[in-house]
Amino acid sequence: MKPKVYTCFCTDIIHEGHLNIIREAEKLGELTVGVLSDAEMIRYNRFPTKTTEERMEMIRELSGVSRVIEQKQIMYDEVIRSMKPDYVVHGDNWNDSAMQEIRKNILALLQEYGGELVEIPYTHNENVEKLDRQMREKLSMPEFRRGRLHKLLEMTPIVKTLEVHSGLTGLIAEKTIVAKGEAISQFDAMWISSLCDSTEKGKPDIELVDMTSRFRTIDDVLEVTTKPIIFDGDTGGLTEHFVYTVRSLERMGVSAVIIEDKTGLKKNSLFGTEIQQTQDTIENFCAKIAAGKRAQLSDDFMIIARIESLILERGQEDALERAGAYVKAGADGIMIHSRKKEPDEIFAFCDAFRAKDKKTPLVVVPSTFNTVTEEELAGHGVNIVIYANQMLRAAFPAMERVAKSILVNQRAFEADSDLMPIREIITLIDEL
Ligand code: SPV
Ligand code: MG
Repeated sequence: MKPKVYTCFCTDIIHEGHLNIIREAEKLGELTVGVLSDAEMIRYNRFPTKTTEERMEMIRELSGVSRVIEQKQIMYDEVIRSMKPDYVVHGDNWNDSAMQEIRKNILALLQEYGGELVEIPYTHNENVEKLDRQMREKLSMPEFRRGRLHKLLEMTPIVKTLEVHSGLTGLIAEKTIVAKGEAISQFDAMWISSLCDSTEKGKPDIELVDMTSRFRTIDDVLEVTTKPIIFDGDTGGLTEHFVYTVRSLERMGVSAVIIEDKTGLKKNSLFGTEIQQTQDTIENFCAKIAAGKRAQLSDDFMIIARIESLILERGQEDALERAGAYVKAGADGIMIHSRKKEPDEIFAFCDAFRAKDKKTPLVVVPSTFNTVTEEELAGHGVNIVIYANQMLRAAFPAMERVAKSILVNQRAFEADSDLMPIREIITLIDEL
């Protein structure tokens, strides 16, 4: 009997590099190719533009492949334990820490029965590198990017969203990946916060930074990332203006806008009732949502309605009444906000909302009730969690500490251990 050989592909396209792996793997015995499942492709930073079945078909057509299976998990436990391949074949491009974890996982599993890992030198040539880049960057195109949020909502238990306010923070949301035991984790989407976009410019969060400037921030992020964007649209402004904002956002490839049901001079919700804030009437806000939905051209753009009733201490009943009305008016999702330290009122709202509405996506921003876990939120029917301001709040004290250190010491040496080495900063950005 021929030795059993296994390799796993997480790709939408086949290039020379993949064919080389198949050629080498086939020489070792009978080759089974695993195709990584859609859900795991997403977590693994390769958002599929083809379905699992289409990708399996693409591999079946290649000569040298005896069998194609779906690999359900990024880690190889299930597949290696059930198949016990004599050889697992992989390219030698274990680039990041997550890949290193996968390599360790494969080696440990093979060691259990004496299987072998065969590492094939990665094919470096202009064509392969161009195709790899195209596959990645195709995802940054508006048509692909815009619909990703919808797909993620179908595929992942909770869409993890990180605040970004610049190209650099966009890169952090795009590239940060951690391996923890058998799981690999990364952010699914990005949030362009009015609070952070304003603060970054040294301005208050009162709809002072105009849309042209906000769009400039979006553009900076779009330029260097592929993940979907949820835009904080504040109150949406006048309905007559909001319809133009919707068109612009969907043209740029933004996936969703969240608008909040306040009027007049909007101030940040975390002020709560310390300052005068006016909630819109249900009727007016519904009209704004409906106008936005009518203006929208693409099928996949989402208008999410944010309810401020708990922030303004108007109670659960008001929040639930508004949620029902906003969904009826066409809202594609509901964001419920709270500034309590504990998540109880959020859980109560989500449970009551879910009892009536099983499918409209729910969005939560746990800035003050930050002990709540993603699992708990998902357990109460939440679909999107937004970490709305942590990147900016991390940057400010770090920069201020260094500025103070330079003043105190009258030189930069003492601050150096807190700084990213120059060598790393110049290689942080990929060149085309
Ligand atoms: C923002 O990030 O700008 C938000 C969320 O609107 S909050 O600041 O919590 O109101
Ligand atoms: Mg805001």
